[in-house]
Amino acid sequence: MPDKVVITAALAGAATRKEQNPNVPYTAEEFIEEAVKCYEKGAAVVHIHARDPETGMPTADLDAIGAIVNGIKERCPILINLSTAIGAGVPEKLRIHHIPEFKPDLASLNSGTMNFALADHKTGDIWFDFVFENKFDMVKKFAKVMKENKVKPECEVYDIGHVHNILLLRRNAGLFEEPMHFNFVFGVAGGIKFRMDYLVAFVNSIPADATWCVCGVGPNSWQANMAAIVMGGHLRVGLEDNLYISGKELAEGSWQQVAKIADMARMLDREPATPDEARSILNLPQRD
Ligand code: KMH
Ligand code: ZN
Repeated sequence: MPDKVVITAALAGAATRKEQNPNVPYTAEEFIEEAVKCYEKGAAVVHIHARDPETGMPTADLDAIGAIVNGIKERCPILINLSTAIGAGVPEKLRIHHIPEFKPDLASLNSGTMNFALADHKTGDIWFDFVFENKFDMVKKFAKVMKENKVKPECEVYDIGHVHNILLLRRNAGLFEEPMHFNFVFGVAGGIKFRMDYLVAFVNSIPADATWCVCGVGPNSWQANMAAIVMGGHLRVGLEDNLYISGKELAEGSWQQVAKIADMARMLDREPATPDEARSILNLPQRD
């Protein structure tokens, strides 16, 4: 079991809003401040969906993404992971055009078409009914662009079937660099919720040399991350998926969740990895 733990901070995502937690970043300055604080608290990677600073809506605009990426790089050495989901309904071309442009250290690679809803988990009401399209052809195209640009795909899997989608595509010789990296996502309405046996099934279904991390929506976040600390995985927290620090108390920022999970990892003798250590643990190519 690796002693160091790679912590990713997912600052904004596509769905969470300032109306829910005023600390969700919209402007480049807000993203940069959050990223620096997350780095100081122990995060080695920052996962980014840019927002339109006026409306707060997710955007694929290269200037908006560039202002965030370049601003973060000027302030701290945290590794950059750019989302290729961006936001609901963003066309395929715009989901990948920023990857060759910015050549981040990692990028998310979503592994299957699925329901991706916003739902009331108590009543079963569906507030936002959305099909997140990730056909094999699209996943393959995105993986090729990542490979050409030496960007490590973080395979986002929301169900065991998604692992098998990736393992099927992996049969295309040379599509992926080995060892691979997976993010097990729990609690999306349309994917699986956190359960210890599901996490064990995920871990048992990926190649033996692959690295993995977890993230979870709402309360799934703490449960999944705690279990990953125990099982030797890596961690992801942030206002993208969870607005709270504890119970119904809003987090002061993604950095506060990073600090909490870093302390939880230290309790089990797992020290947060630096960005350099994370580069080696996740088998990322060196950057200039
Ligand atoms: N917010 C996560 C549940 C991506 O950016 O590609 C999904 C996610 C996907 O992070
Ligand atoms: Zn994301």
